Amino acid sequence: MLKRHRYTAFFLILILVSVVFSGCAQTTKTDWESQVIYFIMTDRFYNGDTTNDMDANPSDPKAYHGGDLQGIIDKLDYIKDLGATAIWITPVVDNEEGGYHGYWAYDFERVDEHLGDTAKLKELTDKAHDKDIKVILDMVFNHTGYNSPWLSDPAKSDWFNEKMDIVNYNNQEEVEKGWLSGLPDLNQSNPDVEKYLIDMAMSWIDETGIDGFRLDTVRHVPKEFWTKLSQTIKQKYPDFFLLGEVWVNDPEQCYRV
Ligand SMILES: [Ca+2]
Ligand SMILES: [Ca+2]
Repeated sequence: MLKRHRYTAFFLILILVSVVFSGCAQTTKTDWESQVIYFIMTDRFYNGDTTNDMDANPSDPKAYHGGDLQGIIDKLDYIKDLGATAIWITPVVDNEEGGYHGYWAYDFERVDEHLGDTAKLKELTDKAHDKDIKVILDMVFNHTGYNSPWLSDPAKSDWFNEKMDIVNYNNQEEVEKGWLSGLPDLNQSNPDVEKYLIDMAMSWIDETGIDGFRLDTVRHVPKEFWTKLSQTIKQKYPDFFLLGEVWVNDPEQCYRV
């Protein structure tokens, strides 16, 4: 009889432990599929700090318009009231002239001066989290801006694929190695480039506490790179969200690439 009670107690403890752990998992793991994501092109959203406007000119569609990270902080309640549970913001890295959209990187390691700085991005993330809003950062790993300083750096002469237009979009090698819209195409097959990009990505997560990346131009980068990036991030941040962009007219292809 005593033995049977011991077994009963043992199973009860097992059930209790299972319930506690599954409860933890439910409260800490983000259900990304149920998020309502609000997309923000930071420069075009809201001007929260006029001291960083510099060459901003709202009457010129190709110029910076003055929006910044402080502007998003100022409007978090507005975003929350819309029902959004996450924001996806355009790339924050320092861009070359005219890169108000963020996709023409000049320096991957700092925030563009028109938008704020790393501390401001962390402040945005912290304040968004206070309101239960996740932050997804747009990241470009495929290319730099047209005038990257790396192009004239002899130490980085093998960091780019050979200059070539993409003509045949059915040729995957051409799609991966060609210069999309003439943008200098990074060679992720070079271990130095791979390491740089992954270290850079990890730094942004470590320093700011963001919750996810929206990965730009996924079909233009070898899958091996995405696997390595994903594994490295997930090892340290299992709940980190990765959303890839594939610009094609055929929805079926989104699953194939
Ligand atoms: Ca501004
Ligand atoms: Ca490429």
